Amino acid sequence: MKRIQILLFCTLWALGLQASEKPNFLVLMFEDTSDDYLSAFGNTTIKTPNFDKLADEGILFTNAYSNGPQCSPARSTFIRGMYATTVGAEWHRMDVATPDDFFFPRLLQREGYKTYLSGKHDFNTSKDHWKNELKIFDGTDYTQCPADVPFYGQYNFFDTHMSRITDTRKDGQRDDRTVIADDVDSLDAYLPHTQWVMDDHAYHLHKIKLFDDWLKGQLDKLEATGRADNTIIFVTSDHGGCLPGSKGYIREAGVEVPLIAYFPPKWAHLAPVNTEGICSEIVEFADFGPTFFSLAALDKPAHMQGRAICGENREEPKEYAYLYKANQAPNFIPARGITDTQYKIIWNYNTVFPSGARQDFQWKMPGYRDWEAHWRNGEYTDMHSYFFEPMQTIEFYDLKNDPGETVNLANDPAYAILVQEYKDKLKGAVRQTKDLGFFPQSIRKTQFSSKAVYDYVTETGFDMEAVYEAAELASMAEAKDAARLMDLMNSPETVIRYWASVGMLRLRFHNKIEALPSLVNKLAHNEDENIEVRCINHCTLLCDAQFCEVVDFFRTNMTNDYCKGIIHNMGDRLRPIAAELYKGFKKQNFYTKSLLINAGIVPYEELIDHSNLTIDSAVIQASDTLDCQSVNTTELMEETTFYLPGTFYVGTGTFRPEFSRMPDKYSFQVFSVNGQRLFASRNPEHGWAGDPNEPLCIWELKYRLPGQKPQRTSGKVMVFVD
Ligand SMILES: [Ca+2]
Repeated sequence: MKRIQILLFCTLWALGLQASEKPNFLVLMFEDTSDDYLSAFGNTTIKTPNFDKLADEGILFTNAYSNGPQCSPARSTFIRGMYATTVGAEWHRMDVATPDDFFFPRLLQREGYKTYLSGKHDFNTSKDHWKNELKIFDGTDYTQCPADVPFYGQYNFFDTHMSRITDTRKDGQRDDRTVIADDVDSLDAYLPHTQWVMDDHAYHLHKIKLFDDWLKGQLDKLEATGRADNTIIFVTSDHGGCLPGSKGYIREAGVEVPLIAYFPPKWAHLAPVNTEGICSEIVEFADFGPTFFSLAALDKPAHMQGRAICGENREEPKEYAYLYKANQAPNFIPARGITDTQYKIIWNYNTVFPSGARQDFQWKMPGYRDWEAHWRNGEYTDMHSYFFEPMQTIEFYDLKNDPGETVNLANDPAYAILVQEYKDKLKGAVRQTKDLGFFPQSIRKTQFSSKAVYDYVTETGFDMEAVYEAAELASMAEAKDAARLMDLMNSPETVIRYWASVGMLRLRFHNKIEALPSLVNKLAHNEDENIEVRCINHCTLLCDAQFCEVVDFFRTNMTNDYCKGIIHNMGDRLRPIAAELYKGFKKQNFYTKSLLINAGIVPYEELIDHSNLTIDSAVIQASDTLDCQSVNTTELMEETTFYLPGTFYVGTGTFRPEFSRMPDKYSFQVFSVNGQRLFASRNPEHGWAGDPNEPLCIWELKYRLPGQKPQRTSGKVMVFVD
């Protein structure tokens, strides 16, 4: 294996270079690809010979992290040398105004560099950022750079992006490829081996081979233009991916990226030391900015939080990488994590919604829908099930022994001390980096007049500690914390009221409190209150069966992104109101359809072609189970038999809201449709006995006629209750 001969190159350096000379930098970035999908990192399904060759000749980084798991959070981090959370830019995708001085290409220009970018940028920088971000650069083609001027060039390969996998199983779109599902040797352990998960993976691997061809073209071009001798090359993916639960999530598959650095002989002395071609130090996307400055023998700009991984001003490795996620499309489900490659902790701050919050882009991917369909069919009870269930506040993984992050050790007594230690470290990282990601989107956009949240917080000395404490309390609130949450719901600061409301929703959603504080109604109905605070409190009212108020509110506010994201995440609690809501929406979209599915009114199969939003209106009209004038659910519960009138699919159904007010002891005995008995099973060993301590434990009821597939029928559904 050919390796850099550092000693020889150091000699060359001593013989002839001028101190004023600067290296060129070329960053070749592709999309949405985890490190272990390249053969240099051990993948055995495909070969990526061009990537591997460059890795052999350069340095292979085995612990590189993109910090954020989607394009714009990761690229925001990259371009500023700062954690995107520090400037509130970790929301994918949201314009965030920050000083121009934060973008390292601008600063390199001041040091005599010309800068070039071709392809995607997606830096979350400013209003109209798709246009304005190009202004950071001098052009798109480094070959236009004068030979005696150093350049920074950034080139993007797009074809490994998730959008190439979404909805491409139809019309032969996957016919032309070099990898098929049968070729796939292995899959991350957290994923089920369903047909379409495997096929998506195979198709992505096919695209990675195309990237490898593109890489060769880029290297040939550099050589042909005579600039290879003076150019340091970095090759990486903008974040991990691209299977369900990776892109958008801070598990290793979402944030660990392939990274190689190649140093031509002239600059080999700047490579990381003592590496034998492999560097296992933790590298973050925030490190790129400082690293370019170090390689150009320049001082690190003061705002940068990363460390120079090599070069004249190389800094010592960090103890851990900081990881963050904010949203899945409109779903605000923030999480933070740190990893030191031995252990990893993830802290989820909203524990009501599922980790796999359904969203309109990623759910175009066949693998996502396939996984969820199998789960809804009751096929999983283990690590393949947790993704669709409400999140655990803390996740803790032993990465050395469980690289697939399949066993959450957070509640294992044997790990209690270690978990506490990592919790403390993570709390420290949130504070030390002044993380602004705890502001919901509308507060970031509107609360601080015309100021960016970063400027406002910096200039006013905003009490972020109070925000962190409120979010942490909300994430793990128990009944004993209700009084404290109520105090915080009275806070003059909107962001504190938001997190206190999230905590109260957690208490009510998980049945940790019986009575609902009147403050919930107050915050829900105050029209001057922030929309996200009102949304959260209406979700709490939904848990309290205040259906008509909730319908009114969401019908009026469904055009708001946050409302759109939050309401469908209420799952089967939507059952009493979903049809009524749907009928009242002025515009139907993925999320209005999604809530009907979660409510059990239309079967999950409806999602498969979600471009077709036409749902049989007769079904919806007849599904009116909510009459805000006359239905009294309490009265219903006192009957031993009650009726859910209307027309139903015999498919996936959920009945939790109605049952939440039932007596403690009950069991579901028989379901009938038009007089025919149906048999239901999700978890046969548990039968249908209700657990009085967890009366809301039933998530999915799949009705089938014996010996038949789920089918559509009409008539009254009767539920008999002991
Ligand atoms: Ca990407």
